[in-house]
Amino acid sequence: MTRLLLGVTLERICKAVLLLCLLHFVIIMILYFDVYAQHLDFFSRFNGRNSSRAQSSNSSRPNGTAPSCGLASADPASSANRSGTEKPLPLCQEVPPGLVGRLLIEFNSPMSMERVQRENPDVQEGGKYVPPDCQPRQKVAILIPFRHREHHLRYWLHYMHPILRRQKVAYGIYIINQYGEDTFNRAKLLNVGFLEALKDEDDYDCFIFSDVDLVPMDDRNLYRCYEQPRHFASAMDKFSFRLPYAGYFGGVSGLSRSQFLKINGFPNEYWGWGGEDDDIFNRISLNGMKVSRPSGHIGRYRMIKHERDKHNEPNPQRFTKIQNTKVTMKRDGISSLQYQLVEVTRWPMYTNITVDIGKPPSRPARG
Ligand code: UD2
Ligand code: MN
Repeated sequence: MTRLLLGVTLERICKAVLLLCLLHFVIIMILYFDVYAQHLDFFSRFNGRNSSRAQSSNSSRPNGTAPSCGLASADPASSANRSGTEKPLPLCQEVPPGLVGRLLIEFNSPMSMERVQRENPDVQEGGKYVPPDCQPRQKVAILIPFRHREHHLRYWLHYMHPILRRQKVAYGIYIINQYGEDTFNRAKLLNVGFLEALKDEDDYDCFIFSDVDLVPMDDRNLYRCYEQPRHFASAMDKFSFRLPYAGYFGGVSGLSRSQFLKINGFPNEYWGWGGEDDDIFNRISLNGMKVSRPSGHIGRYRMIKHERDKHNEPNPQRFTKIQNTKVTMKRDGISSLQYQLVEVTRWPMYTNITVDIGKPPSRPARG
């Protein structure tokens, strides 16, 4: 009797195990086919990459759910192909999975534009890029004030294109090149960059303003816009990797379109070296915003060593001017900007905008 009972129990256990195995097999098969289908989907998307890319870079402004900072985020549905059979691309992850962290940055080995081009075949004419495998959350215009720094630009492009690609944003690089040899004006050039980038593509959400000689040492320092205006270069080698003073806003900074407009853009009246970054910091605080920064170990930068350029001598008026931001920001800014566009050229790795921004007003002779 006991044997019989044991036999029946064993038989039941065997059946249950068999059933479990079958169930397991079915689940594995379902999962397998799902992954396989995704692969097929991926390859077909990969083949049709150029068309979908062109679509996402030129097309309408993404209108998905906006992240908390009020910047537009991409609508995954907008990338579905025309036949409607393809799955929409997933939204790019908030923290991109392919980042590598700390980077080795050096400016000793020679750098050529040919090499930069060869190593960045995915970058489109004009220095534009859209991630092929996910919907970017922001579209970023990177604006660089420029004159006679070709050698720095080659290093900048060499390091920045791969970093930006890993960061999974859609971006365009704009070099705002001051025409002629009059006194340099960094902030006014950046105002021009803001308007000209939007003329080029009207759906930029975010504007990053970078010196041509600064390269981040960590790709976790994400080049995008934040809830508050961003100061990216929080720890530079030239300041022993510390912030020189609490209100420092030089080097690399970023504002969303609405943050930029809220402060009436940057001042146009700082000719020569210095002060314009402090004025921008004042504008931000006076408009009730607060600068955000990456932590010291992520916000590290290397600056290419250089002498002070000709025609960019320290501006002697800068100390008095930064006392008056509250008054001047209302009349002097993007609202009062005047310039003559000289030339726009779309090079493979960047868009060059040469602009005549005039010269400082002549001061009345003393005495
Ligand atoms: C500091 C700040 C910079 C700005 C400047 C004062 C750092 C790292 N940067 O730069 O953001 O506030 O002080 O104006 O502290 N440029 C040219 N050609 C020229 C002159 C300037 O291309 O003839 C551009 C270039 O992008 C350069 C930037 O302007 O990186 C700033 O000029 P800089 O590098 O001579 O001044 P620096 O390093 O003291
Ligand atoms: Mn510099």
